[in-house]
Formats: sequence, structure tokens, C-alpha cells
Amino acid sequence: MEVPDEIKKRLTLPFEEHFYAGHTACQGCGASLGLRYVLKAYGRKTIVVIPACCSTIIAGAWPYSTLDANLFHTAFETTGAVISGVEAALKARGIKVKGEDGVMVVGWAGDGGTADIGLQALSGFIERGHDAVYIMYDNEAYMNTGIQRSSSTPYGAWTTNTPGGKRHFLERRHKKKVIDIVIAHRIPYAATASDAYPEDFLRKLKKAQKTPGPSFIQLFAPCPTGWRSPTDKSIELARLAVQTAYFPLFEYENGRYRINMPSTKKDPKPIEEFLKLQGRFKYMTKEDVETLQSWVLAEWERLKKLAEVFG
Ligand SMILES: Cc1ncc(C[n+]2csc(CCOP(=O)(O)OP(=O)(O)O)c2C)c(N)n1
Ligand code: SF4
Ligand SMILES: [Mg+2]
Repeated sequence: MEVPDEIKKRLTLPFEEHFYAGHTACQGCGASLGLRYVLKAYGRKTIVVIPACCSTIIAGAWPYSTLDANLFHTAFETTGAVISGVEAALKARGIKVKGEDGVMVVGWAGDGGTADIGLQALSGFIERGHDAVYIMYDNEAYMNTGIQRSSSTPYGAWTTNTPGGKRHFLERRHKKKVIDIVIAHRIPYAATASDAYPEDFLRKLKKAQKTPGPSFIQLFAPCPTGWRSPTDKSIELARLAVQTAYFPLFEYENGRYRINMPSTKKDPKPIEEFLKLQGRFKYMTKEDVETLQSWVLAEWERLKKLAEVFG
């Protein structure tokens, strides 16, 4: 479709779409929005590898797939291994991989499929140095199977196996910092991103495309169904996660840290602003909120220190 010039001038994202409408995600799904952005950045010359997760259902089966790109459905724990194999097979056939004109091999896996069951395959992919991009879309629980906690679920959250209330317990462990494990491999490029800041996300996708070797992006992707949040609040929640420093946006590139958001010059917003819009946090006591707030601020201070020393 031809875009009128006056609209073209105002566009901050590519106009073209490779993610069809009419898919099966819930209203306000951050995962589907994230995948749409990935295909805006990389276009059709992409092989997307998706393990068992909500995105399997959203992407759908050939020939009815919602992706206008190549799609490889795979087993839950195998994303890192499959993107390694696809990349190696393309190279063995003399096909250029990654870079501006190469085929993009993209792993698109959930937090359960990355932080838990897929961690070993992810580690192998990074350690062997394959030319592919691994994107973990983080909705902070196993959503596709009915909202069970993962190691990326935050302290104080309700899930169906941490149900809260008078007789049950809530999630009592803090969110696993998967990106720290990734960085421990001394990966060439790793970053966090958010559905609320698409220009920043696309810039990072492009950087991952240009950087030789493995790249990793952890995308904060709200899930109104699992978070018990209004469907029209997903972007606001993704923004608040950044503004409260609960999910700061930063990059790790060739050993250097750079914080993108929030500002390091002023205090982040209180965590309550992020919590109060979500039913999953309704069982938290005042002490629980304080515990989470202290953890968020301690992690934020740690990140600022890393950016100061290794910036
Ligand atoms: C080996 C194996 N164990 C369990 C499952 C069942 N299963 C399918 S999707 C899923 C949840 C995926 O969670 P996550 O990776 O966070 O993605 P989300 O559903 O949240 O998008 C589970 C447990 C499976 N398919 N294979
Ligand atoms: S359950 Fe959550 S992640 Fe899954 S499709 Fe619905 S909104 Fe998206
Ligand atoms: Mg998940």
C-alpha cells in the first residue's frame, strides 16, 4: 500500500506489516504486539522459531499462520538448540545469515520456555556463538497452560499455583534476572525492551541484526488475562514497569552497560503505581509491597553501579 507523504514524515516505525490481523491472542496481549514489532524490524526474510507457549497459538498452523514469514514450531525446551541448528544449516547451504541482507533467525520464546526449561539450550546457543537473535517475551508466568508461576514471576504475585488468600501462599521468590545469566556468557549484545517503547525496541532489534554472533533481548510483554488487568492498560503497565525501575531498559554491548530508561538523575516512581492496576497483586500486604519495593530499588542501584563502572 502506498503511504501518503504527510503520513510517511510522521512515522517512527516501519509502515509495512508482516503480522496479519485476525489472530487468536487475547485483547491487549503484549506478546502479539511484540512479535508484530519484530516482523516490522526484520521483514519476511526471517525464520521465527517458536516453542510451546501462547505464541504457538497466536502464530497458528500453516497455511493459516498469522505470520508473513517462515515459522518453525518446536518443543518447549529447544528454542536455543533449534535456532542454532537452523543457522548452521543455512550457512552449510551457503546462505548469508544476519546482517542487513542476511536471513534473520529469531527465537521467540516465553519466560517459562527461557528462564526455566529452555535455559540450557539458550546457554549452548550463546556459548557456541551462533548468528541469531533470541527474544524472551516476558509475561511473567506460564500463561498458555493457565497462569502458573515461572522463575520470572515477581514476588507477591497471584498465579494459579501461588493462589494467595487466607489459606494459601503467594509467590515468595523474587524474579530471576535471566539477562544477568545471559551476560555472564559475555554475549556480544543483550538488552531489555518494552512494548511501551517501540522505537527503542526496534532500535535494539536492528542493533542485534547488525551485531555478529548471538544476541538476546528480554521484552516486557503485559498479559491482561494472567495479570488480571484491564485490556486497555497494557501499554500503561509496560510504561510504569520502566518508570518505577521494576523493569529498567538497558543494553549490554561488548562488555559495556548503558541505561536507556528511566532517568538515572531522579528517583523512580513508587512501585504501587505499577501494582495497583493489576488484580494479581491484590493479596499483597503492606509489608509485601515494602519487600518488593526494596528489592526493586536495590536492583536499580546495582544496575546504575554497573553502568557507572562498565559504562
Ligand atoms: C516438555 C513440556 N512441558 C510442558 C509443556 C506444557 N506447556 C506448553 S506451553 C506452557 C507454558 C509456556 O509458558 P511461557 O514459556 O512463559 O509462555 P506463555 O505461555 O506465557 O506465552 C507449558 C507448561 C510442554 N508443551 N512441553
Ligand atoms: S494469555 Fe496473555 S500472553 Fe497469552 S494470548 Fe492471552 S494476553 Fe497474550
Ligand atoms: Mg510466560
